Amino acid sequence: MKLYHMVSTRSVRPRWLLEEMNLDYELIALSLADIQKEDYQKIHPLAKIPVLIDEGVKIFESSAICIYLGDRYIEKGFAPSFDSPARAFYYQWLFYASTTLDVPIEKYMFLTMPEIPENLLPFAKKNNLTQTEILNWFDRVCQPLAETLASKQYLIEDRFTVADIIVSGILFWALGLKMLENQPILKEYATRMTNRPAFLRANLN
Ligand SMILES: N[C@@H](CCC(=O)N[C@@H](CS)C(=O)NCC(=O)O)C(=O)O
Repeated sequence: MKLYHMVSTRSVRPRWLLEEMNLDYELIALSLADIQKEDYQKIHPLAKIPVLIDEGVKIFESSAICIYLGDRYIEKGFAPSFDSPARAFYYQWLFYASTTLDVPIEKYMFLTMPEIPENLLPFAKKNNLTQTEILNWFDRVCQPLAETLASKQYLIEDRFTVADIIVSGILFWALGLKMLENQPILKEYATRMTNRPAFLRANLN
């Protein structure tokens, strides 16, 4: 199994899961310049990170890769069983994370980190909302998650699953951007999850 990775990007999430699962994998660490080469576009159609290659399967999208691995190695216990009602909430938090929670965080990141290369998001697109407007938007979308985590250590079935990797992997960026100052429950959760030894290994260069 091969994971195409770039430091401090979304590929940390599937790498974290591979570390949690204790699976053998080859890490192909690339730079921004590497992924812009023509060869890489044969691997990811939009020249993005991550991509996982596992026997006959080549898959992109960080959350999809984690869901795939959680199901493929279901006996390792990082996804609810296929017939469990917890599966509904598992899907809910996975989609919420990727489509609702991730959006204001990425927007805030592009707005507040001038060192991000211009070609990733042109300046004109960064500026249609202020920092305060994005933070208010973010606080609103955090509400259901904070309510759920007020009485739980993990999102699903009182155990660590792929949903925690995706949700806290996304919140880790918010933590770094200091977007969780009004969100004590989420700050504690994201800090606790990303202090796990497998995350620390996955987040190395
Ligand atoms: N929704 C995709 C996003 C992929 C993505 O934008 N990856 C970034 C790194 S986090 C990337 O490859 N950026 C380099 C570029 O856009 O040239 C996923 O979750 O995999």
